[in-house]
Amino acid sequence: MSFLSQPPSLHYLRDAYQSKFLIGTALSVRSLRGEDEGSTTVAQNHFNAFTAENSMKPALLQPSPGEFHWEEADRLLDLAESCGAVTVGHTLVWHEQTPRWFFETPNGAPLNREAALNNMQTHIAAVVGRYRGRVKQWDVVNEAISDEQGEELRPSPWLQAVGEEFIAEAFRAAHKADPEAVLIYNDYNIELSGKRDKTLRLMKRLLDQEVPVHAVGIQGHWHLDYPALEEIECAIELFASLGLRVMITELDIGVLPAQYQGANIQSRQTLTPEMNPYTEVLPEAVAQQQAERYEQIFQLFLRYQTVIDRVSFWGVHDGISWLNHFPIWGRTDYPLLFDRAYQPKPAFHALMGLEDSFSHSSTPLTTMAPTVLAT
Ligand code: 9MR
Repeated sequence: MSFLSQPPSLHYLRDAYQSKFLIGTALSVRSLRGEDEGSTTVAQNHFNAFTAENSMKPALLQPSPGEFHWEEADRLLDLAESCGAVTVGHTLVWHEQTPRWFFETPNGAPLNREAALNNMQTHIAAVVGRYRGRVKQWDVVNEAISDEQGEELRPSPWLQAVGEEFIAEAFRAAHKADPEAVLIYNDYNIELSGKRDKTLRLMKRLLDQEVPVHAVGIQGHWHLDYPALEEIECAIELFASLGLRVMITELDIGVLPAQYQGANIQSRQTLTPEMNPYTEVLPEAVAQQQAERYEQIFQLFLRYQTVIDRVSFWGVHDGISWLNHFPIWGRTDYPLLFDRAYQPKPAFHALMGLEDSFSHSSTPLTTMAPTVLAT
């Protein structure tokens, strides 16, 4: 029996949330090369939105001008379509995993604005054009907002080469290549007040110029201890108040000691035994704490199901999570719903157990006025 003809099951996450929002996952390079069949099976059973964790980033798709590597991206689409899942494209314009040739001559001299912009537009036209009608949602611009106080945009190679217009131009190019695709601005820590306000201002500027941006992607690289639910709720309300859809795009809940909060991959710390306490097994008490945290977060998402279209996890199982290598290389983290043996964890069962409360959606807790827009 094919996945498509299977009836909704009481055992699969995608079915439990079928009438609420898409439940997604990210597939690793290994998975897309067919080297992790266990992940693929879990993904096809439990998730109905697939993102490539790395395989559709510019460095992997177009390492040098005109040299495209489509194999893994094609495989993502084939896997998604074989089980009726939506494919999410990640990502078109980013400051990481983007080859220098987009902004520099072979000698390392900066390209002029027109040439850099043309490289961006050509890349978007080729990638979005190839998957037109098949990739339903695109993370068009990733992490353009600055982490620094008093600075609106990250001083990225794109900003330096093209100026702030690179953001609007990226969305316009994506829309031109596939007018039906849902176009997302995606970033981390934008649920926290500083970056949240900058995100609101950026979205407002884009909407005022009638730029085709449709949704804000809150990445959701979270922890047992942060962020506060109120921060997440406030961000969802404020983004939705602009008329934008909200996606949770890269959810994971790390359980290891943390000093750094965010996903700036340049932030690194040294490995010490105290920072890596669960090398053999996740203690039951911590697994329970994580389950409760996931449950509270999903209760919040369910309250906002009318504005949230998708909740995607950043990986299928604990063993392949990027958090095993960030911000400290070589730790053993447990941030996802499935363990290293592909078995569901207490957090998974907690989310399946929420099914009964689906019909009892209550009124949102806060109603925060978007005063930030006045600044
Ligand atoms: O999970 C990805 C990891 O395998 C890569 O090494 C890393 C390199 O940039 O990117 C990770 O994914 C990031 C995503 O593309 C954007 N948001 C933050 C994610 C975690 O760093």
